[in-house]
Amino acid sequence: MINVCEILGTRYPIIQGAMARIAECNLAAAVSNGGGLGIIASGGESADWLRQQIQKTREMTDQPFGVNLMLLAPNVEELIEVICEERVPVVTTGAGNPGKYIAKMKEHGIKVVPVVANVALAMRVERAGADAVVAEGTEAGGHIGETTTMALVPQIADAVKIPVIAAGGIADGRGVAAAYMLGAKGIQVGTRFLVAKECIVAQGYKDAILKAKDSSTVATGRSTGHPVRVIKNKLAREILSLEKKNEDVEKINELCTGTLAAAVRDGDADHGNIMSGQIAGLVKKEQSAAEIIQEMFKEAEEIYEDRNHICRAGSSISGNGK
Ligand code: TUI
Repeated sequence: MINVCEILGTRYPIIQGAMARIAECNLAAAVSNGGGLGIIASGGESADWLRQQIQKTREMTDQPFGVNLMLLAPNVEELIEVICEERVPVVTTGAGNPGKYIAKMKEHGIKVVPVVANVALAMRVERAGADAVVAEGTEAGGHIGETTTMALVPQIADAVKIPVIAAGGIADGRGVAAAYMLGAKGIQVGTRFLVAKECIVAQGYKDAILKAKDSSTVATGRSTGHPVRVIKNKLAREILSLEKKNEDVEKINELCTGTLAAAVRDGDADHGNIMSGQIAGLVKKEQSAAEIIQEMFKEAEEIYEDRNHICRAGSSISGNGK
């Protein structure tokens, strides 16, 4: 099986999660310069914006980077035109089935790595020519599926031949090591990169992540068919209360209008839509993207070298070490 670093052209097998309105050239270039695959999130943006961001990223790094396509976006086809014209090295996708777009991108030499939340879609995108797949568990931030990373990664790893990259709940070396134990050959990280020094999100958003604990996130939007994991703040509680009363989707959507900008641009911790993964409680400091990548893989290597601890005396797995 071809390895993830060869597919991505990176030093480390790590992809930065696509965070709408947040993941732009500064973060993407910092992650790519740090040896990972930086991602520009194109969801909610225009084709002109995307072209500019691709060009700026190229000025800031000579390393490979990617663009994420949010498949619910009404201008997906226009965005794909720009991606193909600009010969973006890698595309990740989310919130849908990218099947019908894969062949065109492959014809332009682009590596395609769909983000999926179930086995059926992983198998479909493999048949359509995907180079690898990101298996994203429900621990992730933003739009989520139902299955946990722990259950999803090994089932997708058994169902496809292309490499599986684990996402959802990974923010340190233990998460990296665990992902590999489940059959992943790489990882995608979003929440920890939110607090990267190079991430341009408002400080109020970063503080919400740094202050979070294990139980600080909740999935809103289940009633609309698009569950989204966010920090449990005033806005999230209001949405949940409307959902409990079975209010119309339109009323919920109205309440959400402008809330992503309030979070990302203004750092409004009460009324902003602060998307975050469940692992936010583990994220305690701002670091550069390069430091984050190095630290995670160093910790994972240390765990791997110490792997025999699993079957030695005193271990919790084999009891008395037999
Ligand atoms: O896409 C993501 N994460 C996202 S997208 C996003 S923007 C958004 N905001 C509000 C509502 C919806 C989107 C914020 N975060 N992660 C990958 C992911 N893909 N998670 C779940 C899915 C998914 C869900 C349904 C993929 C496919 C799917 O259906 C496929 C089909 O064929 O119906």
